[in-house]
Amino acid sequence: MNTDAQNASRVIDSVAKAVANWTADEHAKANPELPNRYGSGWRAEWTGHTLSQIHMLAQAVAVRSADLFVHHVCWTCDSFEARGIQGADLIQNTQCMREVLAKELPPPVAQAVLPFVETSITELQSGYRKRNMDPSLDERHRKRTLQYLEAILEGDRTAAESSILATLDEGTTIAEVYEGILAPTQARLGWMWHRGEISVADEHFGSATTQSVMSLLRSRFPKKEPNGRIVVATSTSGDLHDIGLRMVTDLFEIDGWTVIYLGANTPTMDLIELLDRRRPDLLALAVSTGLTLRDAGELLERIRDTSSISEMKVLIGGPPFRFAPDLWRELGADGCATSCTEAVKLGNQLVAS
Ligand code: B12
Repeated sequence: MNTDAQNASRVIDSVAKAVANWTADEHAKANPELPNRYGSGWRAEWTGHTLSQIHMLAQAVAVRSADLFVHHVCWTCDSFEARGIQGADLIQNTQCMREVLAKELPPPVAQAVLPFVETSITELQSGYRKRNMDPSLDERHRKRTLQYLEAILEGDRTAAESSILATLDEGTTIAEVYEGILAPTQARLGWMWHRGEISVADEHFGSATTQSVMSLLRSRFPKKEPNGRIVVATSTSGDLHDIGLRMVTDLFEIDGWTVIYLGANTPTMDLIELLDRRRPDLLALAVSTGLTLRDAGELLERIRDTSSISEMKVLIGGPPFRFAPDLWRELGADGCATSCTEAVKLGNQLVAS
């Protein structure tokens, strides 16, 4: 990672709370109607919102990807509008944040940051909807996906499991079930949660059901002969998502790899120690939100600085890489895949080379 960008990112995080508060002051001055429109809790809500924008901005600056921040702001606007908050208020809030950042940040940091904020304001003003963020279903598995989603929304785990087992009996492979049904269902649940159509509890039920279906499928894995290769798989420190990573590791296992699956949120130093002890052929590292990108880059720097594992191949993946395809290079990984089948293909290529 670029050192100046890393430092600028840390400066932004260190002033985030103050900037969020000043932004709320400026926003209230510019728009005295806010309390009437959003009630007495408006200030706490908007300060919290600005704080998460600033943390995402810090990550985007660390990896020098304006796109990452612009995507996040557009995604937020979509969520706000679905919940009855006017997009124009978000634009005004972002403009206030820009003024505060311009005034308070040291000039070299402001220079790195402000273009990102400018671009996001322009994108919001010019109609962010063209980004088409609504997750699509895989047409080949549409019927089964809707059946599975419906069982989840009705809170019926048994029906959800049965619909997946029936799909396998029809000849669908594990990889197709993962990529064609379970992943799109998870994305759809995320979309509904994001727009306030289902609660966090509903999303938790769906994610727990998907994990239990995946455990059920393990006994049906058609495994290849062991190929002698070892992969360690984990999400970045601070990242609590592990369903996509688990799909990736299951497919490595089916392909004959020995899998050391650590799950979510492994602390960096413990991971380095394990890698040094186990010396795998490959590290599969998941980064599921933009919020742990800087940590992922710093983990990679540590790996490259640790002589016993410095040459180890690192395959990285997760949703942020879909809309910022060159990000993996900035982080110092050896390759990146955005689906589990692609991950196994690339993992084999990296280790063979
Ligand atoms: C379930 C879920 C959670 C669960 C996770 C449970 C679990 N055990 O995993 C919980 C509730 C913990 C959670 C928490 C949060 N979440 Co969440 N979550 C989701 C949700 C709905 C589904 C994720 C999922 O299971 N996807 C299914 C898998 C199969 O898809 P996938 O991860 O993309 O994986 C595929 C590829 O990316 C790739 N892949 C994945 N990993 C890897 C690894 C490697 C090495 C490779 C090569 C490839 C690869 O292969 C997979 C299969 O093809 C998503 C919505 C979405 N659209 O994804 C939000 C989502 C990811 N979460 C989001 C957010 C914001 C959060 C929170 C910050 C919310 C909050 N305010 O607290 C916290 C963050 C906590 C943290 N510190 O990490 C945002 C991220 C937005 C952003 N800009 O980055 C999303 C997109 C939802 C949204 N509102 O917009 N979340």
